[in-house]
Amino acid sequence: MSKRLFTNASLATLVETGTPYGLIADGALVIDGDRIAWAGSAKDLPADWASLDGEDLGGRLVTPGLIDCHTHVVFGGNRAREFEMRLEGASYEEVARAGGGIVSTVGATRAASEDALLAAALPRIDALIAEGVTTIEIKSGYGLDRETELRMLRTARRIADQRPIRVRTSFLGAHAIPPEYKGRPDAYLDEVCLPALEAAHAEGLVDAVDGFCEGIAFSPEQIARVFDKARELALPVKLHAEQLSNLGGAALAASYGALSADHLEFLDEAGVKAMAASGSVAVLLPGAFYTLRETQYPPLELLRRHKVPVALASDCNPGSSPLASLLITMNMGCTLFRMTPEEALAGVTREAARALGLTDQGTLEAGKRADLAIWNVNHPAELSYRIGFNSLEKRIFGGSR
Ligand code: DI6
Ligand code: FE
Repeated sequence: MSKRLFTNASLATLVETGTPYGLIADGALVIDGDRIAWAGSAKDLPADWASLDGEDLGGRLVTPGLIDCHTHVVFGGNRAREFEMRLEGASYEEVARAGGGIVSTVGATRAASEDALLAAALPRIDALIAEGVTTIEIKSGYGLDRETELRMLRTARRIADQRPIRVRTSFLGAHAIPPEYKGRPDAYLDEVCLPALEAAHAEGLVDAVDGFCEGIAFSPEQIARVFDKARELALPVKLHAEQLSNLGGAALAASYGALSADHLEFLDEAGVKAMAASGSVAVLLPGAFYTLRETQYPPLELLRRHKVPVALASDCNPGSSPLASLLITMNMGCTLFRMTPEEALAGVTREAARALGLTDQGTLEAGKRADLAIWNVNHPAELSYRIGFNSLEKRIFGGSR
């Protein structure tokens, strides 16, 4: 099948060559089937490719397709009322304790059929696709009963049949304690969460196991029980950690070789060192920081100093981050967290791929998947700089379109 040559391109390869963005100004790129066959400086294009009829990109920027490595895009209902409550002065924790928060979305999600969940999720997926997203992670965690957790994951898998996007699923049964198990978190784990994880895994619905380690959710000891089950099933783990307080969740996740620990506003240096040692990615979620008007910043300087890879994601969810834009996420990563535009772009490509354990995505180099975003910009910093402006010219998924 199809070999394609792109010429007159500016390539933000994100390959760690020492050049910012791995940028190649007068670049060319060759696709063979669904893989990148060659990417480099036009003058070095091998003769056997040079004979192809090239598509002239007019100097446009090419990046790897964007990857949103932490989302909750499958859910029922919305939480606009809670948004109003918070504006009237209630905190996120107060809303949660008053039966709002995650638990209110659980009610709406349990009530929704698989078709209804899919129909509600697709517009959010389309918004991400319109910005060049080619891979998305989707979590369960708004069912908190076996049937609904599985329904959420089946819905997530169906998204990949309905749209040109790759989906990685995470089982997040340990997201919140459902009302029927109030005050009995261990019973919830024994009777619902762990059996549901086994059932979902048996159905091929689980790519990774996630949890929410927090005062309003599960303790480190309880998360360890979930991670032990994940280990038994040979599934990788990740964790919502240190979002509202420091319980040592990131270090716990690191001790299980976690793919990532996410949020991390309250992470301390011991946690950073543990993540560095395990190679876990720090996934920062500025949409939640912004929505909750958090004032505690994730320790970016420490993460840099200890060389922990940093990814950025939307955390798209109905409560703490009703955000379906990775471009705005990148802008927030820079403006709120003081990331550089280069870190922001790496955070939604190379490091997001790493956070999902995907070794064949996230950079422009031979052998990687031909998932590309082509932008009407001259320099990659423009992607993070603008707010609410989409410069995408064209998206290529698996070598086509
Ligand atoms: N942390 C988050 O930011 C989301 N889940 C979590 O554990 C929020 C989920 C929600 O508010 O619905
Ligand atoms: Fe989340």
